Amino acid sequence: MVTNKHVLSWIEEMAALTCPDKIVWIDGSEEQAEALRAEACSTGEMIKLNEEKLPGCYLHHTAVNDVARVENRTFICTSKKEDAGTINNWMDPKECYEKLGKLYKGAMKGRTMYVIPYSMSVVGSDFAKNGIELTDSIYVVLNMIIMTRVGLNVLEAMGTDGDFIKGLHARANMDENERYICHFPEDNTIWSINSGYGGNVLLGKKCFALRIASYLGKNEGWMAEHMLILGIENPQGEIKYISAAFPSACGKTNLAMLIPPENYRVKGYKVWCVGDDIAWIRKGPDGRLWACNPENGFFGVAPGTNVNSNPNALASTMEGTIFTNVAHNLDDNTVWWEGLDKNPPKNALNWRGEQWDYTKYDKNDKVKTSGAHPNSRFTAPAKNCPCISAEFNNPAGVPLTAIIFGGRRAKTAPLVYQSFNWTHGTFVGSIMASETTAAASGAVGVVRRDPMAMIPFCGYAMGDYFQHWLDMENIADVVPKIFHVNWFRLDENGNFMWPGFGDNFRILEWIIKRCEGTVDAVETAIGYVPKAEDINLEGLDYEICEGHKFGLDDLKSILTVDKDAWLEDFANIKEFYAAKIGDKLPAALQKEYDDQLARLQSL
Ligand code: OXD
Ligand code: MN
Repeated sequence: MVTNKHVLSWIEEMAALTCPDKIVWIDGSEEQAEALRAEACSTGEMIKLNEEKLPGCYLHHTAVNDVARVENRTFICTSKKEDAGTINNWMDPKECYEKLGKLYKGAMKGRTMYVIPYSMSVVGSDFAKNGIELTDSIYVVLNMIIMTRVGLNVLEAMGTDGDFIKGLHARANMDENERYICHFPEDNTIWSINSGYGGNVLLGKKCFALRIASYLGKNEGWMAEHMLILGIENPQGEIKYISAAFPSACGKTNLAMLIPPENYRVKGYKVWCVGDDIAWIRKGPDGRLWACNPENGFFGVAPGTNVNSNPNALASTMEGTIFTNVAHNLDDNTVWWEGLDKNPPKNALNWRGEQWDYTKYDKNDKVKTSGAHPNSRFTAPAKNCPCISAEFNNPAGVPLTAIIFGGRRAKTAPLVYQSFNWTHGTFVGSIMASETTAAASGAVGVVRRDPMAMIPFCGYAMGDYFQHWLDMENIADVVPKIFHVNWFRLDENGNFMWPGFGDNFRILEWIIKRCEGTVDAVETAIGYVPKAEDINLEGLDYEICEGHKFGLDDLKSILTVDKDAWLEDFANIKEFYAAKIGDKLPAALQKEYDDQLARLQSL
């Protein structure tokens, strides 16, 4: 059956190291998946939920000390330290293989090693990259089946000699002090141990599709980005595609599945979701940049998802979904999370599996008192999404008209602006930042720089990554226009000045018009800003605070460029560049910095 000699010898080597009792190949069939679900339910690893209300859905709890990605235990192991950059943790590959080799030794004794052949992107397409994940967790197998394209056809696509990304995951003893997520970009290898949480163990996602893929993209002339992809259809049925990068807690999944306001819907405008988290971008045959979503499902944050905030995401979770660390409603064997609705279950277990009293909920201590963990997740098949794009499985991907960067800024960044050109757009991405919210632990309002939302996910030095962005302009014949948005401007009382959610469509419309050259803009020190009258406010009904309805003056105020706030930000950017990018900062970006600073100073 398997003819690729590299696959066979690697599996033999890993089995000799980890000593599983047996090895099972995952073939992608429904029968095998169903048998694994039954086995996971029989051992308590998963709970089958109400078949009528949530057909084919399951609940899983991770260990309480294993509920999120562990950035401080995530390593990029390149032979030269400088290739990993100053932001990533680095370990010498030899040292890392030795250290983790000891932890893997015999780690699968008494357990089964599952061999998961999977493809990121449509199997056999130009975008596709193959991987094999070896794991001793059925939960991982079942999540990978939703999140990627799993099956024996992937082995066929690899042929007798083809390359693949080698992923090894073992739960071992779940010791958090020995938890490691290590990437060896020079060897196409990922080793993950002592965790069972999605972001650390679904190796196709962040580990492969971002960290390893960004490294491959740099060497092969394409890009792996932490971006959603959406299509905007106008009443004539023409669809334009946009990709967008945001740090966490900025509503990325909500934007990816946005529903336009009523006045647009009646005219026939629609939004189609191609992806909510990762975009692979390469030059297409027509010289434009084309993007695909390499994943096959959504690994979304459950809390806050509801019928108003994101009905499409909620609908996606109604069938064939695995829920992780949400609350379990024992009355009807369904699930619940904070922000789902106003009826917390009275008879429920919390995410730790303990009886839960919803009356004790304290928003300042969510981890201890909430029903669902704040980072609880749903793993849902993309095909469930009511607004999934017809191009989702198109092996060619979709052509990008615009790229958007965004962040959560109380005042500095205007609602939207357009960069002057690709190099300036790369600069705009390199200075991306978000402010911490009261929801996150730690101080409120602290600016965290997160270039292109890639700080935790870039598999090599950030300065080299910036250079790769600059180089893409020469690789492509035509590049998308680059914009920056900020849905989160606050007034002096801390109220959100812009409604966000579906109304963000009004800004997407302006962006598309700019790309088509059908709307004018004001040239400012930071880029092109809309004339307030060019943003369509028809049907917008939003109260910034009691008695204050959003109007044209409010729009004007969130489109202004605040010189003092920008100068303060530039001091912060300077520190960040110096501390984190250092000598690797491309001269072209230093020039963009200097020029923009001079423009701001002369205001
Ligand atoms: C994610 C993340 O889970 O970015 O998508 O952390
Ligand atoms: Mn993400």
